[in-house]
Amino acid sequence: MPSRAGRLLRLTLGGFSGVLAGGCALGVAELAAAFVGEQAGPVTAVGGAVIDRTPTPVKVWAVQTFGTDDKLVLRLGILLTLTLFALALGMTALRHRRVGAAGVLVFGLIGAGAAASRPMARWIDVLPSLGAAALGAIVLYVLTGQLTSGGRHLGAGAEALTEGPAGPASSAAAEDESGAVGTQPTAAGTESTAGTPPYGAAGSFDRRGFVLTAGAVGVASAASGWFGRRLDLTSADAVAAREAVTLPAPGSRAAPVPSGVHPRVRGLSPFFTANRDFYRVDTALAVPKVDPDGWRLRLHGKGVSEPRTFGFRELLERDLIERDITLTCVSNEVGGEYVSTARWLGVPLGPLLRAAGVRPPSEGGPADQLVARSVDGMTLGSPVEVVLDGRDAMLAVGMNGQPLPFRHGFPVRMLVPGLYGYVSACKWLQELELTTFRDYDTYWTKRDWAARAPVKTQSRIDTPKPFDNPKAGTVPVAGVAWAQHTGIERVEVRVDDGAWQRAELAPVPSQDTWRQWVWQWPATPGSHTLQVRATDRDGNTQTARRAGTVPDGATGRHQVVVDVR
Ligand SMILES: Nc1nc2c(c(=O)[nH]1)N[C@H]1C(S)=C(S)[C@@H](COP(=O)(O)O)O[C@H]1N2
Ligand SMILES: [Mo]
Repeated sequence: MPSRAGRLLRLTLGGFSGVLAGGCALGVAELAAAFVGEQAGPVTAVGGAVIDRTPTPVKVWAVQTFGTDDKLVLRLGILLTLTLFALALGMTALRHRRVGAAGVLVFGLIGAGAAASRPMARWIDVLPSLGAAALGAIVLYVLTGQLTSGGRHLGAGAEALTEGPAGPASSAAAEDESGAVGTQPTAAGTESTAGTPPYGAAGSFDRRGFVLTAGAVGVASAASGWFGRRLDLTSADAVAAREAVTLPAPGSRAAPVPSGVHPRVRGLSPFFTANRDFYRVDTALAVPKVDPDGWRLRLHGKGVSEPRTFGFRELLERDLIERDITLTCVSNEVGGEYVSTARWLGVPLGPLLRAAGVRPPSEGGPADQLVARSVDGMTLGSPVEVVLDGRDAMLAVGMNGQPLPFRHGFPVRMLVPGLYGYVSACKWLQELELTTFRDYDTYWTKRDWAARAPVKTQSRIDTPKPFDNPKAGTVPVAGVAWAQHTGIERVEVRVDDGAWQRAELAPVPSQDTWRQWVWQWPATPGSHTLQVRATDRDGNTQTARRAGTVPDGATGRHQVVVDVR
């Protein structure tokens, strides 16, 4: 029997070898993905596959718990899982080197399978996973070979380079435990099987070879991973092309923004959300970086008399509109952050569709659903009737004076004021198809979400924040309210179970943006609950009934508890 310390060391080094082999595979895969495309990296590919297969309740929980960090948490979760399996494979490889190596290959196959199953996969996307796994398997095989070689080839090398079984300390330890000197094959030793060397002492392996190989592999893997993450050769053209875009002036400017659109209350959101602060919701682990030069938008389907494609430059040459629009996600919880406002520049979508022969159902058109498809295979469906009812639905190319950021859909995204993002705001758009709700279910409607989802009238208290301790006296309570394309008529606040008090409404440039509001609260000491409710221009007051985000948006009133000093 080997000593307990020896066994522990052996297992530790085996596990370490597994993790090193796995890390090597991931590092090399990242480097390969720099040449092939970020989406082909195994963690990104597996993450994408996991996102697409996650049941809606789990997704809702993840968004609630981790917010915009959900993607980071997913990546870390995958890495943790891989680490655990790599540990196990490394320990397995101590006894069964081929099995361990084969296990690494299996993970490569999983990565390759995930990459190949992505909606827009190309065959080369499997290469980073497969190549890297092959290398990882070799690394594991070699490292565990060095770990197990000590017993087999206890030649001069081992004697010179390790404490050696002949050394006084280890032979004493070995004799203590097993009565057998570690160098001799122990016929009675339970650990000893054919081809597996005995471990009499902790030091009996090719220590120098192992350390050298492990060090070299570790450094090379870290370097290739680091370079791979930074290199990103496939998106250089897109980045350069985006920087070269000059947005034309709009033919129709946004309505003037009234002064006082943003009451100057500390803690109240700015009226316009800066691009870097604009909320982001999508399923893309690797943000698509589309080169507009090769990009085409295809328009076709039921009732399209003139199917056609558009290039990016062609779209920019059309008459553009500039509009201020607030976008909201259906996953926004009451009081949540998934709502933002920007100044958008784009091609009016209604006229573009009508010019291609599209008519709404109310005018006898055969299609009631407009399906937008993105370069990453996402599908979103909007009612044709709504898109053509005269509102400022657009193919946006500009956001707050900039070409769309990659995260927000460069080169072109869709927007329809009044509809939640998942049924209107397709980013990285590449196809518009006229069809029916009966014939086609989109990505989200296949996953428990409603096919039709107008934005629900909502309001949020931005200040005070929960558990703030304002001083007694006049405390400004302020926030935002939205009912895109209908408009906000009234916002009311109440303290505890008191009467509803009318907040002062800031002016707005249009009904398509949120509206800011302030109420001066004569605050008295003690703990108080502030509550807000909005009424839209159709006369609908927000319900107090709480509903979750699935299937068509949360309801209920935002409340904030504060402790007045
Ligand atoms: N291609 C693509 N477009 C997409 C999505 C997506 O996952 N993929 N998410 C949609 C959802 S759910 C919302 S709320 C908006 C969010 O847009 P933003 O990230 O620019 O705020 O984009 C929509 N467009
Ligand atoms: Mo969304």
